Amino acid sequence: MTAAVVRGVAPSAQADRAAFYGRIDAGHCAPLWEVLHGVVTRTPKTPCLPHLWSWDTVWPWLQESGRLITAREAERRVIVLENPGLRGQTRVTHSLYAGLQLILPGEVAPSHRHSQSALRFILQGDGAYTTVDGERVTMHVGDFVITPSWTFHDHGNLSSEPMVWLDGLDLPIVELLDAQFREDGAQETQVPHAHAGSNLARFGQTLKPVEHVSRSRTSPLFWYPYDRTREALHTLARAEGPHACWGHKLQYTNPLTGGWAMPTIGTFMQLLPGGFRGAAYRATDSTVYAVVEGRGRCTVGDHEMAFGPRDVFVCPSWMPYQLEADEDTVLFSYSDRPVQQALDLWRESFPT
Ligand code: GTQ
Repeated sequence: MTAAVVRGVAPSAQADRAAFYGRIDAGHCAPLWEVLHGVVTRTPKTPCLPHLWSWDTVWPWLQESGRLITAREAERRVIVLENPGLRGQTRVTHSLYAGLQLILPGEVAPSHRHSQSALRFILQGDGAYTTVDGERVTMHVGDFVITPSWTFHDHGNLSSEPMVWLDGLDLPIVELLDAQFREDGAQETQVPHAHAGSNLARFGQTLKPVEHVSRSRTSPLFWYPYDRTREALHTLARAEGPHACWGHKLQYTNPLTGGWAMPTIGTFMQLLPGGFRGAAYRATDSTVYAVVEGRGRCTVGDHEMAFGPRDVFVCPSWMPYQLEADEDTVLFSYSDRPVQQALDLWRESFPT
């Protein structure tokens, strides 16, 4: 290791330092003072870059992947959205993963489970299902579906249309902690329980079965249908004005606790009224957005991202960004905010 040339330090002292660094390097030690300000930075130094993946670009690639490999063969036929600042690392932000999963009519993605938690946000198609520990739900555009950590899940498409959803996983967080496990299911497709389809009735009505005892931090409600979320946002928009930065924004909750729906991933849905010109905002949670309806722009510094339906874009940690909508726009988003808040690390600011 060579020492940095430090002004005002005699060459002999520099040589002594370099020799010292060399000796301790051989013993797997290093001097903090050479790297201190690179590791304890004044503000977040994220490798994550703002970026937009347009549906018009990725949809032909998804279709092509559908001709090249089956869902069964691939286990999960997914095109990973790799942040341009994090290529080769299978991640969309420093802490989270994003992929676009395609299931063609008649296909099955076989049952497995893993310690990583997953969310599905449906972008295209109607009527494919996912079965989570024996409970099957049929998915529609705009629905948010949770696959909790260590639950068996398989997906299938009994409809006549291809289905595409956005997968969000906490893969990099679990990797950071070296806590990853996976296991294949005993059967390729789980046989749904008799009570399949009743999840919303049991947990989605501000009620719960009296005998229910929670065994997990993840919401027992795992299907949040879009028609309800959309209705809530539009009712809010009639009742009150939009927030200057984010319009009308709701976060998905665990109905039993009022806390986050997932322990590691925060999920949100917001409505920007047509003509909305948002003020600048930043927070420490790098955020992945998926466009449900509408058109507009997200500007991060001098990087402008024009968005339309089914586009996915990323706003990195602590970089101020502004949202604008040309028409009524609905955005789904997810980030690592629950993790940061649990560790007292999360910050936001409203730069002027
Ligand atoms: O559907 O189980 O995009 O295990 C990545 C890993 C989807 C899934 C992904 C997975 C899955």
